[in-house]
Amino acid sequence: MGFKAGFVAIIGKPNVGKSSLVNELVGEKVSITSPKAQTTRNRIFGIKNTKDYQIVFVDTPGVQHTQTKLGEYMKVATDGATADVDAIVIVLDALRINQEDYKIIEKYKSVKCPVFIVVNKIEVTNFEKMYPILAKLNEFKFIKKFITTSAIRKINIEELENELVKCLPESEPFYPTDEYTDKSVRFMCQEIIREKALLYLQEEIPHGIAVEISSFEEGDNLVKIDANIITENLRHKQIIIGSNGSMLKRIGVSARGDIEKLVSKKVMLNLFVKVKKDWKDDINALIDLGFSKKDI
Ligand SMILES: Nc1nc2c(ncn2[C@@H]2O[C@H](COP(=O)(O)OP(=O)(O)OP(=O)(O)O)[C@@H](O)[C@H]2O)c(=O)[nH]1
Ligand SMILES: [Mg+2]
Repeated sequence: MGFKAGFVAIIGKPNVGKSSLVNELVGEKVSITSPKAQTTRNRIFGIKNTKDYQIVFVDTPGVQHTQTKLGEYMKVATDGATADVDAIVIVLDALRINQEDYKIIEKYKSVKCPVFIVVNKIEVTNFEKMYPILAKLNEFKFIKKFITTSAIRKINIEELENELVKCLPESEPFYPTDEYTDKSVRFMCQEIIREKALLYLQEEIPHGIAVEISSFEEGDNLVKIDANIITENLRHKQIIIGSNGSMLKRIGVSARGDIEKLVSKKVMLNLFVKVKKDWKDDINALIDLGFSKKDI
């Protein structure tokens, strides 16, 4: 049989583990993850290459209802991700399956491609607790297969991949077979910095943050990066900087480590914090930050 290639959309509520699954399936850190909902804001391709096939996993922002223009951008990124794919995977969090998930599942009952349900975080529950929920899910007769996974413990990741490969048509690869994402190094750097901000900052602050790379100079042995953390107000700016710059330093040190792994060079990272009031609702600010609906 010839080479197979195709696209698989990964969708679901925020925080169910979509990006964690994509990272495990691809075997590379493609998408940032965090315990806070609405971590992923863009449509991100994670590309798994083997000698027999190429699967392009389409990671998406969690399905949600926000009123901002950024929220609208995220919704467009998610809704459009399921067009022209070879399979759709709806991810559920084993401990938080509810009406919202059923609504998402219902939306895909008439699509042409196979639809899979993945119940993730399975290691935190057990079969007795899951049984009534799985029985209820079974009522969705159009679902091709139910698979339980744990991205954290790497349970059933290969099994999931094997099922998805079966849905791919014979085709030439869509991307060079030595690439694992469609995103630029700059984008990956922005996301790494945002991931550390999500990790260290409390409550609502990380949701109001965006990151822009203002300068990126790559030398033979050293990459010099200047980046701005954009925030909505002065109070948040002070918290992000921390006393004597301690929080900004913490975010910077941690991000630098990951960026060094990404670029395989030493990195000098200078972080700044800028206030842009209401940037999430300001079309021009969003376009400047790379959130343009035209570019999805
Ligand atoms: N216990 C457990 N936690 C998991 C598992 N998979 C992911 N998580 C955690 O769940 C949280 C959310 O994971 P993400 O991969 O960022 O979730 P997401 O669905 O991409 O979230 P959004 O991008 O916000 O839509 C993180 O803290 C992950 O570490 C799992 O199998 N078990
Ligand atoms: Mg995500």
